[in-house]
Amino acid sequence: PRYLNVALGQLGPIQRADSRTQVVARLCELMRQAHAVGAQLIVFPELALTTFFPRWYIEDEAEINSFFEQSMPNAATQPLFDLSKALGVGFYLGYAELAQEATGAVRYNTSILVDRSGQIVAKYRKVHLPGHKEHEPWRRFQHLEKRYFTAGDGWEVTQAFGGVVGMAICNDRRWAETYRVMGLQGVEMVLIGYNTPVHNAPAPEHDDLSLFHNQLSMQAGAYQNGTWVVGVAKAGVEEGVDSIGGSCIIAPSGEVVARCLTKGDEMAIARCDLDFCAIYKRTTFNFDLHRQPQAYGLITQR
Ligand code: CDT
Repeated sequence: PRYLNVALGQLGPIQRADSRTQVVARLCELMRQAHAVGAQLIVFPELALTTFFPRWYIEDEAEINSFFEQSMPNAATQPLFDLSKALGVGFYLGYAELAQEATGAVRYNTSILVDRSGQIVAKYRKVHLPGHKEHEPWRRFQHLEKRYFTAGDGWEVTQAFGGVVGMAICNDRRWAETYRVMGLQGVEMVLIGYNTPVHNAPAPEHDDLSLFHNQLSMQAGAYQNGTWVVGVAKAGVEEGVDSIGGSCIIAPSGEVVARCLTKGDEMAIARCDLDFCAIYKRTTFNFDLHRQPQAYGLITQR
């Protein structure tokens, strides 16, 4: 077996007044707890360094940029990288990235994968940006990801932690294509951070199903691609908005093997055998034998 000890690094709420330094101290505490029970990798949420700012319509560019990181690591996050190296615990971290490109500054909703020596080995930019672009005052709170972020261009997998690792971010987990594009590259573990308000303004009748839909999507993605899936929340009441918890580790069988129980900072762990993917990839989901791509054309045509 190829065992990988993976920890959930669920965060409770981050309020607007909380500094990066305070948040990084919480991340370090979760990493220490994970190390104490043998973790080699800990997964943190989406946009894990600040409050979930897309809930506000902000016009001032400097104020928007105050939620973004211009470099990674930076002064505020360096202690997390140092601890990672000292303990030999890798991590997934979501943050708002301000990138300097030939065309100027571009904003992304980003995650990085850091190996057990504290080095960044992969970066992913969120593809499925939910919500809306313009101010919609009828909502109790905004979800302006389409305003603040540019979409990334896809999913690549990385050889890391003794296996094939992929990343996705929040809304990506609801889409079958996210997992399948990585499944086609042989992914063995998909890491996903999320911020999911319980209340969905355009479809409030779904509010009671928000935890169910979270788990349904990730269990289906795991089973249909013969991969481990690790989903981690920023949970609880943040600036008056309640977000789901439900962080969990899902086996290639689709079964949940570890789960957080609170909506605060919480670490949970599972020993994941990456070799457990093979029986699914060799049989029911042997893509080479059983997929029928000639029948799937519409998926990319519209
Ligand atoms: N962060 C993120 O992508 N959240 C969405 C909220 C629902 S869409 C407004 C999600 O898919 O969980």
